[in-house]
Parts: sequence; structure tokens; C-alpha cells
Amino acid sequence: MAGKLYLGTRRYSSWSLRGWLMVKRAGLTVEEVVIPLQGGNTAAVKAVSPTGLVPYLEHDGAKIWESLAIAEYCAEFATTLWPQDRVARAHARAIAAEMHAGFRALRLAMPMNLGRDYAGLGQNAESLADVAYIDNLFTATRAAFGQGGPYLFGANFNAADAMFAPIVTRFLTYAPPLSEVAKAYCQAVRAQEFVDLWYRLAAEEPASWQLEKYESLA
Ligand SMILES: N[C@@H](CCC(=O)N[C@@H](CS)C(=O)NCC(=O)O)C(=O)O
Repeated sequence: MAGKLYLGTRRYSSWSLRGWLMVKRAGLTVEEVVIPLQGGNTAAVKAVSPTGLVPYLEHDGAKIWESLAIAEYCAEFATTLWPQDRVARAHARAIAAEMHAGFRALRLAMPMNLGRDYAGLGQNAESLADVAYIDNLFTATRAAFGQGGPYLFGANFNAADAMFAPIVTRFLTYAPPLSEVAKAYCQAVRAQEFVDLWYRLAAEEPASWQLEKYESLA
């Protein structure tokens, strides 16, 4: 093993999913250390991560926090994590950065939970505005760059798809109104092998790791 990837509870930790997808796509061999999150300020996370947040990657002498920095690090090993075309690559980086910085209303109203059906919940004016914006982003990106396959940039599940994968899980859990293009994209992401593996690993987590505040929304 060339390193360690620290992750939070797979059922809830949207940022961990992003970092893990990058590492898996890059084929880095690391020990995965999953820390049960307490819902913020988890002491066991603070003990290992410089920011007190996960994901946190230690690999072959490099120490990387922040999911977008992990994406860039992994892309040094797997150049297909970003599109090869300059214009497409610029677009992918722009939407990945936008995801990293934004959509707070959606993230707050629809916290990631891979084990529940919360269809119809979490919808307010602000979260629905984020949903509509992201739907347009998916639709426009697929139209411009996605012709060769089911993902945002075609056949290759890349860093932009990984950044939006936790949004897809929310769309599947909370079922907000979506276009047919966005729904089809969500199904493609859900079926992607690493996303599917993450769901299966999340389902194996002990029930004692579940947090009341995320399990009592219905
Ligand atoms: N900007 C960070 C966000 C990381 C983040 O907020 N991680 C959450 C888990 S999803 C966390 O570690 N929370 C601390 C805790 O729950 O104790 C990134 O891109 O990696």
C-alpha cells in the first residue's frame, strides 16, 4: 500500500465519495480508513486530518486534503480524469470548481443518505433553484460534450462526474423534479461500477453508525 485514504461514513459523507471515486479511477493502491462521522467535529477525524475534514489522502509522501486537490493529484496518475480536449477540459474544471464551491441550499436541504427513500422531501425555493440550475448544467454539458456515452463528457466517467456523483445520489434519494436527460444521467452514474461499489459498502456499515438527525427526515 502506497498510502492511506481517510473517509467518513459512506452512507453520509458526500465529500468522501468524491475523493474515493478519484482515487479509484486513478487506480491508486491505498488503505481505506473509514471513520464514523458524528455529524460535525468528529474527534477521530480531527486526530488524523489537517483540516479536521475528510477525505484526506496520504500517498507516496504527498498529503492532500480538499476533494478538488485530490482530483488534480489523481489526474497526474490517470490523465483521463479530465477530458483530453482543451475546451472540454476547461468546461469540466469550471463545473467541478462550481460544485466544490456551491449549491449550499441543495446540500443543506437534502443531506446525502444512501439508505433512505426521501422522495419529495427537502424541497424549498432555494434547493429547487439549485436543482434546476444543476439540471441545466447536466443537460447543456451532455449536449455539448457528452455525445459518445452516458456521462457528462461521453463514455469516460471523469472528475466532473465524480464531483457531481453525490448530487446524483441526492436526486435519487429525494426525487426532485428533473428533466429526462438529467434522470438518464443519474441512472448512468448510479450504475457506474465504483459508484455501485460505494453504495454496496455503505449498505454494509453498522447500524450503530447511523445518526438520528439524518435518519428521521421522513
Ligand atoms: N471542502 C472539503 C469539504 C470536506 C467536508 O466537509 N467533509 C465532511 C464530511 S462530508 C467532514 O469531514 N466533516 C467533519 C465531521 O463530520 O466531523 C472537501 O472538498 O474535501
